[in-house]
Amino acid sequence: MADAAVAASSSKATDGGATRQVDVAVVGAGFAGLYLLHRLRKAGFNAIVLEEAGDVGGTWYWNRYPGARCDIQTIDYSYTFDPELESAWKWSEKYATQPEILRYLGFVTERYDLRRDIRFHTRVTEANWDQVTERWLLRTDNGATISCRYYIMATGCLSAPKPPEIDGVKNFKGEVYFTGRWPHDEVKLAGKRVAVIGTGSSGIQAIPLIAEQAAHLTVFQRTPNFALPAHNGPAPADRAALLESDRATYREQARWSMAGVPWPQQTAVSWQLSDAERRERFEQAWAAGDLVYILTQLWADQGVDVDGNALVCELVREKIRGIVKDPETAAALSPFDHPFGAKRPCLDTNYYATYNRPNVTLVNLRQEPIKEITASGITTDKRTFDVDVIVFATGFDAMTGAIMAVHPIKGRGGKSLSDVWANGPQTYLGLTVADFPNLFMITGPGSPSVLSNMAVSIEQHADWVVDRLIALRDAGFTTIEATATAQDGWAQHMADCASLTLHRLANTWYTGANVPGKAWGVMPYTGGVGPYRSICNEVASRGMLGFRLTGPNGAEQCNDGEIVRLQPDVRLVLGMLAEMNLPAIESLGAQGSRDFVNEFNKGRPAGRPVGEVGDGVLQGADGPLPYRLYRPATPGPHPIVVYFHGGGWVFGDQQSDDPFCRDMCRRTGMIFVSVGYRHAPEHRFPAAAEDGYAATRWVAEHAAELGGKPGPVVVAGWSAGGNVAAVTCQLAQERGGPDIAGQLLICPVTDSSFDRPSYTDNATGYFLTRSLMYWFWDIYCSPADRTDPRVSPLRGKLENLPQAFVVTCEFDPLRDEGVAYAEALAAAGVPVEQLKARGHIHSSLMMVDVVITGVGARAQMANALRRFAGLPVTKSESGMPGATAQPHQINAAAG
Ligand code: N01
Repeated sequence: MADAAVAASSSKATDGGATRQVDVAVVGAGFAGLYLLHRLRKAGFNAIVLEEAGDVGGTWYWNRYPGARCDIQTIDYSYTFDPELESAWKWSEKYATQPEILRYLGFVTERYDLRRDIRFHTRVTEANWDQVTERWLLRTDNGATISCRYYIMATGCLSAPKPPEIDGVKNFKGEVYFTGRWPHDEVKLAGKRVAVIGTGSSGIQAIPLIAEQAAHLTVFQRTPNFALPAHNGPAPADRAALLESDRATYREQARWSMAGVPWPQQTAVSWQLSDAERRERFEQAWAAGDLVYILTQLWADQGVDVDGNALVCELVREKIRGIVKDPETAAALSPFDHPFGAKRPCLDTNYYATYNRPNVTLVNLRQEPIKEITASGITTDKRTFDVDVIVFATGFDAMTGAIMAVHPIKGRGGKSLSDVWANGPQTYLGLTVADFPNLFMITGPGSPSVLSNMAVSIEQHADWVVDRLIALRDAGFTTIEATATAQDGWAQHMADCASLTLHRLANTWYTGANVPGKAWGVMPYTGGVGPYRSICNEVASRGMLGFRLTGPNGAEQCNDGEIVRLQPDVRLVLGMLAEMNLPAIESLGAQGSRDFVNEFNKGRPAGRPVGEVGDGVLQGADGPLPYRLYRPATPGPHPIVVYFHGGGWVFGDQQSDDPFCRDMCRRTGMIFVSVGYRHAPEHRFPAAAEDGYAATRWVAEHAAELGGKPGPVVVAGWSAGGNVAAVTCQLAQERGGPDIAGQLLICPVTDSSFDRPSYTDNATGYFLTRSLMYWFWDIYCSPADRTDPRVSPLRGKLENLPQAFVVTCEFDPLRDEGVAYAEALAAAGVPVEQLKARGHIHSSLMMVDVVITGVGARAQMANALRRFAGLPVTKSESGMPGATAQPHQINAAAG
């Protein structure tokens, strides 16, 4: 519909008042709204910004409490879209104060002449999508109505203060302040008895300054939080020099980093560092006074592994004990209920030392909860505190509060956003919502937002949205809307990312847990700023994947689908491998491929310690073979697993799956004997199969000498090794022994047919390619032999084989033949369980300490091995409810 006609029909929809017609209405004049307005205007859109406050600034307009500052270094917490703006403004401090940041935003407003298109004192109260006109109609608290083609919420993540949920607030006769709505006039606290409730970032920033003024300060703390000294002052010379030396590169690195500040990725994990090395790293981080630094630069597992994280927690608690003189107060201030970083840590100036002042009292609400607020103060269930002033630093209804404050937001078919989000926010990319056409959120739930340098995330979102609007306009489309498939896929990817981090282990505003009744879920995207940016770019480059676009005369485009189906860490690994531009292994020749893989394996993290690792020689089918034995640290004798490595029958050896063998030895408490079977082309079919069988027999016969438990052994193998393990079971059955208690087959080769869909679907791009598989087959086995069950066990006799646990990975050419083997075993009456690892590739589960999402699958494999060996498996360990119940059970699993 032409905009003139739209104008006519829209104005009729109003209550008689003139409806302002614009292309784009933006809500909020903070960092995001200001930049959006600038970009929209430059792109030729007619845009307006609606702002509840009396001036620009967003969060920095409202949060004027004493001590309010940013907690990302100011050189990073700035706009970067205009190099001239960057040189026109100089920050005075490492962490700028609220007044300085507000001055900066005012400066930006004037510099780009933004004020004329901002309507202050205008709160949007309602937003309705009109399907006929394909426009949003916004109502405001001052009666103005606005009709817009596109409606963008730039309302901020922490802008809707949360009510204090304490009885009797209204009865209090003294002064009441909220940090998130601090008065513009001076608040005089000198000589007064002040109470602060809340010890999050706001409280922790305000408390030391309030303590300096107040006659007495009483702090009511429900949950102690981690705080680090900001060491404020001038911007650190090294960071400033880095920025000045090459601004463009510095900014670009920030955009592609994990948190929006350019720090390198740490690779050393905690257990690889000595106590002294860890302490040195920690002290350096403590001295740096930088949240992003301490959250990312200590050791690689600090944010993903409970044990790696616990080390940081204890080091911070040690600092608290060192600063706070009264041991009881120090103990009360020491965080205990959440991993470091799972709840937003705070940056402070003299916070802990403030509790050494005689005029400061800490009340531990865990021991004496607040009963009520009375006319004269605060009553806990033990004491009464008479005060003149109460400061609520009780936080926000974060991420969704400000969006839902516009109520109703009604999209297609009159659907209300609050209904759609009743069980938690559903978005595609944290930018859009299915059934809400032409609605965008800047740094919405489902995007990195609060887990990043907001300045970087805001620019990325604003750029992405405006670029899309330009592209729509150029292509003649007038609506854009996320599909349900894309949105559901994003929810799955969000959950996969969140399962990698420790955020799920804390009750915080990140998860909605701070607001009674709010649905629980990790709301920000935890996969990192750079990966997120690449996903957004990919959505656009793949024809707006997951969006339906429509235009006049029935024009429509919908490239439906999910943008990320790989596990997040697998995606990162593949991205890194792609950047390395590695040669195709099959182009290197057999020896070349061995050298390459040996070299490549040197770059992976060393395996974790086990009780003992020893090498030996066993008897193969045609002579001695090397083996490596991994023994658990627990007292033996242990059941034995005979393990066959991967490598397409061409490369690999008894050491090449070392991290996996160590990991499984630790998890199972079983001995792993990894066999160096013979390889092609020197030893073609059936050398590997016959070696596998002979080695298993030898190990079974020498179990006691190896320190193992005599009796049946278990076999296991990955890839071609899975093939060898499966064949070994068939040969043992055929040849009358040895006794095998179970087989673990991980992504096994089971058949010489290449026409199953997984061969085509995953032919390229997932490390193991179809062409590499062809090459392996050609080297190992001539076409005439390929139907022999000793290389295609799927064609063998399956009845009475040992019970099996078969693992397949979704993005693996070998997936379907693994599934077929599990199904055929089941059909033959063999007890079999199958694990389908969603989002994983052929080598995922071997990448110990790299692909963290593989941990769950390995835990399930370990349980299967223990069951095979008759060892107990606790229910909580199994991770796979009812795992032993059915004879043939298909389990879908992420890592
Ligand atoms: O809010 P919070 P905030 N009775 O939710 C307590 C950003 N920020 O405003 O943890 C008693 O963190 C609550 O206790 P508990 C930053 O991202 C940045 O401080 O729920 N206590 C908690 O201690 C930050 O994370 C800067 O048990 C009650 C506190 O109030 C986010 O904003 C500065 C209570 C709330 O802490 C929010 O910080 C400030 C009750 N009924 C903020 N209800 C910068 O430096 C709540 N609490 C840039």
